Amino acid sequence: MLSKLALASLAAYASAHGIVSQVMVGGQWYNGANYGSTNDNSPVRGFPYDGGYVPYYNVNTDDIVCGANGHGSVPVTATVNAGDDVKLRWHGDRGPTGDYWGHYEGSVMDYLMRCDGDCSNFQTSYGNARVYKIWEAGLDTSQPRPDQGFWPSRPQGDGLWAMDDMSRNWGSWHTVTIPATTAPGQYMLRHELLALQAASNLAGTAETPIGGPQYYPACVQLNVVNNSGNVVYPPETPVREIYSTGDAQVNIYTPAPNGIEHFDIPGPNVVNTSPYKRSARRADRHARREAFGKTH
Ligand SMILES: [Cu+2]
Repeated sequence: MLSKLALASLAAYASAHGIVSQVMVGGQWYNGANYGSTNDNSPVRGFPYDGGYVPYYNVNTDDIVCGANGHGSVPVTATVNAGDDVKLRWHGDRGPTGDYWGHYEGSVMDYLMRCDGDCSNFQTSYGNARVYKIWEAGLDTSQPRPDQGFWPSRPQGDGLWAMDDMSRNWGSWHTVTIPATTAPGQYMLRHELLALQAASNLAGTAETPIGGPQYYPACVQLNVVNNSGNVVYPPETPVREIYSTGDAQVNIYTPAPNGIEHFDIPGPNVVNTSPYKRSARRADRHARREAFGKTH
């Protein structure tokens, strides 16, 4: 017979990951996913039944795009103005209410992915998904090491992880702004958590049978409306080429006695979506011409 403790840890293991259970798109609330299925009125693509992750050896497959259960479309494509926020709520099994995202060690990233038409027709199993990164956060070493809180264990050393910040300081909600210069059209917001607590051990453990970094992509179907006309087309990266199963990426970080001093967030850099560079230069040239008394 199992002891109470063994039962508790089994339960923790069974749902020790998470799903995006709610989203706010441009101020409008939508359902997120369920474990193993999607909801009506949801622009969030499906999650695996256990809320589990894409393992490191699948980072060059199409599972990395929107997760193993996110290849097919969902009924809703949520309209949002370029420049507005999208908020995602990660539902797990920890935190003060027992339903927060439950890993703290890792980075948070957001990408935009063009659907090349309607997202309802966009399958992520054709190897053609491309993205550009619009936001990222990793380890903020200017912050002190937070207290234990409701997490099971913490590494030594200073620093606030982005996942920890999201769950502990923002009620397990993440907010990202759709760049104001996004060209009109349908996109998926490819939001991603990268959990590192098992990254240094590819062999896995009894509790985590598949070791290595854990990738939790979450895709939200968006119809971006741009009323300003200021549009930037950033360079894109094939999603299957973001990560490598090679050591440099897999062995992202090894816990050290005094913590780590530095963490490189993987993937491409956040793109510059600012339209102001060019127009500022133009305004400058204009001012100089005026100063020399030249007319157009
Ligand atoms: Cu997990």
